[in-house]
Amino acid sequence: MNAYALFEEQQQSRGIDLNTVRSRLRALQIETPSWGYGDSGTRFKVFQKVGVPRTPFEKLEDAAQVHKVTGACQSVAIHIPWDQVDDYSQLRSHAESLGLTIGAINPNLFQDEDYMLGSVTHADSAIRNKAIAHLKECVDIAKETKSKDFSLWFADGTNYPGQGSIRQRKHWMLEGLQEMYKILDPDMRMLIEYKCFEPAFYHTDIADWGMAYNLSLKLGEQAQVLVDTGHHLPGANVEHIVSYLIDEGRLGGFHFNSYKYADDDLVVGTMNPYELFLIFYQILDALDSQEQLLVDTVNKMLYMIDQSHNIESKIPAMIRSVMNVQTQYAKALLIDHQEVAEAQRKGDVLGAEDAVRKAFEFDVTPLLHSIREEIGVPIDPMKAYLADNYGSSILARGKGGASW
Ligand code: AOS
Ligand code: ZN
Ligand code: ZN
Repeated sequence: MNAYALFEEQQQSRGIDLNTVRSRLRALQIETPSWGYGDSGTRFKVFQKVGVPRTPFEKLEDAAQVHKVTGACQSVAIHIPWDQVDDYSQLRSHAESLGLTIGAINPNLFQDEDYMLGSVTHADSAIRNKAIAHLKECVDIAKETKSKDFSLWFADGTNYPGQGSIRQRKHWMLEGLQEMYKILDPDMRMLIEYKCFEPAFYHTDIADWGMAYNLSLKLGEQAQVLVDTGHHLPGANVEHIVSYLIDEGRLGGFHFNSYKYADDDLVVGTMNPYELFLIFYQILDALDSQEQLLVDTVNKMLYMIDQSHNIESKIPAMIRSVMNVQTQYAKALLIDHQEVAEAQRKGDVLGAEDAVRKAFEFDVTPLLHSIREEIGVPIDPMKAYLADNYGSSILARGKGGASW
């Protein structure tokens, strides 16, 4: 018997509906970030690699390779001004010619000298206005790239007590976001990202999910929270946050990555794959609730990667990331929600935990291979990419490619 037939028998005997599992797995799309293809690193060093894209156009070409071998990465997030071009509709047509779309637009309000003490929360109104103008410029760019989403991350914060008025800055943050919100098309979304610290080390203006959630409530329905998995203090229960925000209809999407200590931006699924699995458990549990708000929220959520590939090869790092997400999603799809509910009803603590964990322990390789075969991509995307000559052909770009 082949490996998939065995898997099928094993799962069917547990009562798992493999048609649903397969169609959800087929539909999983993961957006990759343009900056993950460029040179990026830590605050100590950005190593220059040979073959790194020199332009936003070449970043898209690299992203197209990831989509080619996975079939799951059609859209690419861009960062302005890292991906600044004269003509954004040209960038969009380049993406389209490669079978891609431009995904979330990430405004950059943290690298300009003027923003040392804040951007939309700066005490000087001229600098606040400059930051707001950039946010608005990104809305114009989105119209040209046909993007619908904005990932908004602010480095704004202070390093010392008393450096700024926390309450005043809270007001300026809301006011700045309102200026942008007002000009959104009705089908556009603002995804507000929070982060506990770094680069600000005393207080960060949007430090946690509650602050991002509160802003989204004040702004309106087109504002939601973005959960970057690396942006929490150690020990935070990220899946609880995920579940809570979905239930409120305010979870807009994710920045996936892994961390050991803080915002390490390592390849997703390498450090704590169980956490990723449990995040998907909460998402699928909400989907199966059949409550309209929850189902709609989950269906519109964006799965995006946000990583910094400092020492690893960038395209393979991205392929590994996508495969790791697919693996944990596939495992979570094997949770028998009825079995969990039954155990919960009986107060069977260990039974409930077992019903969740055992899904994590199955080998989903035959399932993933079978899906890849069905959609017409290599069963082992990493192997296929490494066997191809794209990786060696880009070496001609030399060193000194795009960096953040
Ligand atoms: C920063 O820590 C955030 O994760 C942002 O999403 C940031 O814009 C992205 O990492 C690109 O630098
Ligand atoms: Zn992020
Ligand atoms: Zn981050």
